[in-house]
Order: sequence, then structure tokens, then C-alpha cells
Amino acid sequence: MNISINLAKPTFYSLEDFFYLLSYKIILIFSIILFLFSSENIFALDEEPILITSSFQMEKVIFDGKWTFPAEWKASSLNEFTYDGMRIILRSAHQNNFIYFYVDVLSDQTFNKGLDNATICIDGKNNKNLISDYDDFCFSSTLGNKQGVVFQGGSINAITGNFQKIPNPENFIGLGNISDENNRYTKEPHVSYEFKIPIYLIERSDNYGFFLSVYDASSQSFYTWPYESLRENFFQIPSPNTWGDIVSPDKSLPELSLPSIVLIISIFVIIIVQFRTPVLIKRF
Ligand SMILES: [Ca+2]
Ligand SMILES: [Ca+2]
Ligand SMILES: [Ca+2]
Repeated sequence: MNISINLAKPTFYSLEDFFYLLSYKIILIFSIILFLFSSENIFALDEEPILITSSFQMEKVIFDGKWTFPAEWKASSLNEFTYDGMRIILRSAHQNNFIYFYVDVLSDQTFNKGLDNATICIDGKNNKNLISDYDDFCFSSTLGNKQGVVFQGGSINAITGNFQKIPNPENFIGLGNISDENNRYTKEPHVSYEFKIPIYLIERSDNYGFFLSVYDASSQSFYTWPYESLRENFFQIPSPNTWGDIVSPDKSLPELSLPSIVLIISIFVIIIVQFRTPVLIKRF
């Protein structure tokens, strides 16, 4: 008669299992660190990004510095910024090879020609460097001037925030004007600006750094977005690491941001590792 005795098998880890468990733990810890790192990047933003829209109407814009006809800027994104005694509307859109902005300075009803100004800055690659780099540009329009001017980052002049004036790129437009009865928001005449910016300067992406400053000479004040990114004078542009974001939510200006890619990879790694773990347990 055969008597079989079932003895409990001692837990035994082969070298292969040991390294598998070790790699599992390393991947899990690394994933969590990446996840936290990417989450911090996402939640560290003080301001919600500006969401720029794709539009089929921008090529119909008449560049005269004001809202020229009722439908002119209707097919664009709308953002409103309010300050003590100041209200500014920003309309933004992109079409083909250009990004378009309309800056409506509703509360600037003093026409300081040669002084009132709107400046839009865009951080190519959105790397938010402390010191601006060559793919960071600022586009500036002054009331009364027929054409705006362009500044590029990466210069050695720290006083100007490392921006320097460059020859205007082909097809760039930036100019200001005084609104009239066609303005969408108020019949009160006020200062407004229109911009047409070639995308090749900043490379095509769905995500850029963004900074707006508006100057009203009669109050001698700069009004900025992000609100915390302050501008003291015309010589100085705040560091790109204080700028906000402008994002194409439908990816029509393409690519995923790095934090999003890290987050997605991290989640996939965690799911795969957790899926494989029961298989390992069965082997003991
Ligand atoms: Ca116009
Ligand atoms: Ca003014
Ligand atoms: Ca940059």
C-alpha cells in the first residue's frame, strides 16, 4: 500500500524569480515617481491654459487693428482678463500657417499714440526656460504705428530678458487702432490690436508658452497674463518660466505634451506589471 504524504513545499525563490521580483519593484517605484513628477507639472500651473481654436474664417480678417465687420473675429477662442479698472478680451485662432490674435482693450479709452501697446510672446517648444531661447518670440504693436516689431529670445542682453529686435518676418502683421461701432463688446471707442504670426517661427505644435502684456500710457500701467507674470517697463520681458500656456485642445496644431506622455506610459507600465503579478504567484 502506497502512502503518500503531502508535505508543504518551502517557499523557494530561484535567481530568475528574484530578479523578476526586483525588476517589478523597480519598475513600480519608477512609475510612481514619474507619475508624481508628471502630476506635479500638470497641477503646478497657476492659470488655466488658453485654448486656441482652429478656424476657417481667419483669412477673411481685415488687418486694420480693430473689429472691422460683425463676423470678423467671431470664429475664434474667447478669453477675458479683468484687472482693477481694466477689462481685456483676447480672441485667438489658427488657420494654415498662421496664428491670429485680437486684443480688445475695452477700458483703454485714452488714445496715447506711439505709447499704448500690446505685446504677445510665444515660447516655442514650451520649455519655459529661465533665460529665453531662440524659439521664443515677442510680437509688439503700438497704437499709431503702421507695423509691429518682433523680438527673439536667446540674446546675451539680460536687461531685456535676453530678447532682441529682429527684422520683421515675412507676412507678420501687428497693429493697433481705435475701435468703432462695429466692435462686438462696446460702442465706446477704445484701443484694440490685431496680430498675424507665422507658425514656422515657433514650429508647429499643439502647446506653446504664452505671455500677454498690454500697456495703457495714461495710467502708466502694464496689464499682463498670466496675472502673476509682471512687467515693469518696455525694456524688460518676464522670463518664459513665468509664462502660461496656449494649447490646441483638438490637436489640430499637433503633438502630446511631455507630462501627458510620461503619465500615459506610467499608467500602462503599472497596468502591465499588475497584470503579470498573478502569473508569478501561481508559480510558487
Ligand atoms: Ca480688423
Ligand atoms: Ca491709452
Ligand atoms: Ca522655447
